[in-house]
Amino acid sequence: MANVHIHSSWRLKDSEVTPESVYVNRREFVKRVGGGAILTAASSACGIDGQAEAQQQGPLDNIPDTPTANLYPEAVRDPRFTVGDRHPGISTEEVVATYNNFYEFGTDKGGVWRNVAPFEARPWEIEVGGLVENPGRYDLVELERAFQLEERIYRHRCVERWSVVVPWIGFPLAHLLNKVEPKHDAGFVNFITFNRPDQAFGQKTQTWYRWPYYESIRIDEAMNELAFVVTGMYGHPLQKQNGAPVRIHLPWKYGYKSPKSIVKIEFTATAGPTFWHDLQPAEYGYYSNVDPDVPHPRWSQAQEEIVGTGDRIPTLPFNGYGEWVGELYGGVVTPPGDVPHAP
Ligand SMILES: Nc1nc2c(c(=O)[nH]1)N[C@H]1C(S)=C(S)[C@@H](COP(=O)(O)O)O[C@H]1N2
Ligand SMILES: [Mo]
Repeated sequence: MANVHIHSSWRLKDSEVTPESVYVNRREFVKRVGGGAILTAASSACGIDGQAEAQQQGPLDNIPDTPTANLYPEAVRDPRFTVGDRHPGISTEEVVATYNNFYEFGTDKGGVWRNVAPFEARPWEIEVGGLVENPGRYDLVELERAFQLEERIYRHRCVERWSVVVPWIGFPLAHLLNKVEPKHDAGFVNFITFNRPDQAFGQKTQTWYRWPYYESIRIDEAMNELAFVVTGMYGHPLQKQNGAPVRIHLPWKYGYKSPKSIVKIEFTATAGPTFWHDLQPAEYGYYSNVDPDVPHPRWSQAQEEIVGTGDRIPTLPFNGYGEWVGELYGGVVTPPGDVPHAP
């Protein structure tokens, strides 16, 4: 029997928010190193590279320089998107910048911001390819200038049952799709994140993950008004730990469907693979719409916990965005065949 010692701060009660990394790391360590393995926080969750350097900086000091910075304070809030009645208000930036899932920089949510210093998030290009009329490399600065940047308050719901409310800044994904013009046979949009093990210690050390991170959605989901390309937050460009310089946000889906720091968008005729489904096929579906009635195999989704307040609130179908996206799925939150599915 493997003698796995879990750092005490990881020994969470079921009633607490359960990090996915506890399960995956434990399982992978046991598989990889066999009996007698000592799993300590230092072996996986704490930054090794870049940590000394990062300690000089605070969590709000991770905004890469960009000539477009002046556009962000000007972004106008779209009044259609509100906090909603379950949350007490917008989360503070301190909360959103210090509680992160970004496994490229380790699995300790409270420590991601300490590990991002080596990551060079500007300048940045997005490569567009596959079934598209205008393939090529698009400079992010040009995209920021081409589209009107707007602010949207979106609720963010992680499958681990925590939630935050964030004033993101960016532009609709539909605007980018209209510019690059997917071909008629393009049915799916696939996103790929950067692959730089020298700048992201999690990519170097956590070799059991299939880097780089990748996601996929249907093209009609991508064209939905809610699908947002995020380049800023709280009135300024994105912090590195939140996916600088460009991420996706799909607020009706669990957080893992919203890839951070993307470098490539590819259009395909068939659905592309997704990072979490490939890792644990029985637990993470393709659609992964937020669904209070379909429990994850290891935890109920009926409630969520607001980061920063600790309050528990009921989970809503589509995270409360059913009016916007319900018709994409005929009103069925977890389409048949998606996993996990209600028995
Ligand atoms: N590249 C990349 N994108 C990612 C992840 C990741 O590990 N790597 N984690 C996802 C998950 S599980 C969540 S909940 C959100 C977290 O975003 P936040 O830390 O900005 O709140 O990012 C998503 N996008
Ligand atoms: Mo997540």
